[in-house]
Amino acid sequence: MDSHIKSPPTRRLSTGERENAIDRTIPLFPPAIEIDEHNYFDNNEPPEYLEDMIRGAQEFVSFHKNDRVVLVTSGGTTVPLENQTVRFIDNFSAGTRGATSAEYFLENGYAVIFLHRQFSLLPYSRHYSHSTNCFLDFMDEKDGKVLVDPKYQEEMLSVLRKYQTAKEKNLLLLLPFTTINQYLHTLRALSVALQPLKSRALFYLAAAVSDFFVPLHRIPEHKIQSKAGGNKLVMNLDPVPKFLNRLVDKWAPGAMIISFKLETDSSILLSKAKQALERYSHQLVIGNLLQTRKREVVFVEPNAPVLWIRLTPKQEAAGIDIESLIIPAVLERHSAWIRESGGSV
Ligand code: PAZ
Repeated sequence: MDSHIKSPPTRRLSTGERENAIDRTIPLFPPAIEIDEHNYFDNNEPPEYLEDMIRGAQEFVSFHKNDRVVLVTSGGTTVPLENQTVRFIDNFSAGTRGATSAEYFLENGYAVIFLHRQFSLLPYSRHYSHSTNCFLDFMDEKDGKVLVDPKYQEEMLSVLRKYQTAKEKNLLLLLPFTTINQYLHTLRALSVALQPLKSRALFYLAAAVSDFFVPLHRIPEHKIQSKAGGNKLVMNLDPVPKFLNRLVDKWAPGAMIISFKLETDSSILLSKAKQALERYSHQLVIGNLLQTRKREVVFVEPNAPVLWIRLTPKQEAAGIDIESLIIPAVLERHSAWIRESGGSV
C-alpha cells in the first residue's frame, strides 16, 4: 500500500570499518542449554501480567484449535538500565516487518498472535500511524463533521474492512512487551500455550531482540546519578542467552520456526544466516540488510539453494510491500511442514 508520507532514509552515524568495531575472531556465544534456561528464568522475574496474558493466549489457541496459528514477534526489545526505569538501551525497529507480515498472514487464512513492542506499529492501524502517516492528514471537515478525505476513501475503506473482519472473527491477538525480560518470559510461555497445535503452529520471529542486557541482580533501583567531575558511565552488560535452540527442541517441538537475521554488512549476511540455521536446526532463516530490508530478503533453509526475494523497481515504485511476496513463500513451506509432520493441510 502506498505511504502518504515516506520515511526518511536510514541514517549512517559512522564511517568506521567493521574490522575496527567488532572482533570477529572471538568464538560465538554458545546456544543456551537447560542450565542456562534455569539460570535466566529463575533469576529474572516474570512480568506481573504474564499469567493473565497467557490465559488469553490459551483461549485464543483453543478457539483456533483446527486452524493455522502464527506467532509474529515484532519491534525491538529494550534493556533497562535502572529498575525504576528512566534510561534504557533501545533498538531501531519500528515493527514494520512484523505488522505488515501479520496482515498478509491474516489474508492467507492464519490466526495471528502479535507479540509486539508496545507502541510500535500494529497491523492495519500502521497505515495511519502517528509518525509517518498521521491519521489527521486523512481527515476533512464538512458542515462541522469530521469525514475521511474523499481521495483516501477507497484505500481507507479497504483497510477498515480487513481490520473489522479480523476483529469480528477473533483472528488477531495483540500482546505487548517492552523489555528483553518481558519478551523472553512471554515468548517461552506462549510457545507452551501453542503446543496443542503441533505443526499448525508457526513462529515468525521478526522482533529485533537485544544481544546484551543487565541482569536483575545488577540493575540499580533508582535513576543513575551523574557525579560532579563528569565521571564516565561504564556499563557492564551480560550476553542474552541464545534461547532459539530451546524454543526449537523444548518449548515448541513440532512447530515450524522461522527466525530473521539482520546485518548491515552485505558480505557477511549469507554466512551469518547459514550459521544460525546450523546452530539452531530450525526450518528457515530470513536474512535482510538494514539498508535494503524493505526491497529484498534472502531465504536460507536446509537442503535447498538460497532464494532471494526482491521487489522489482516497478513494484517498489508502486508501493508494493515485500511481505506480500514473503508470506506466500512462507505459507508454501508451512504447508509442506504440516504434510511432512503427518498433519492435513
Ligand atoms: O521493524 P522493521 O521493519 O524496520 O525491521 C525489521 C527487522 C530488520 C528488525 C527484521 O526484519 C529482522 O531482521 N529482525 C531480526 C533482527 C535480528 O537479527 O535480531
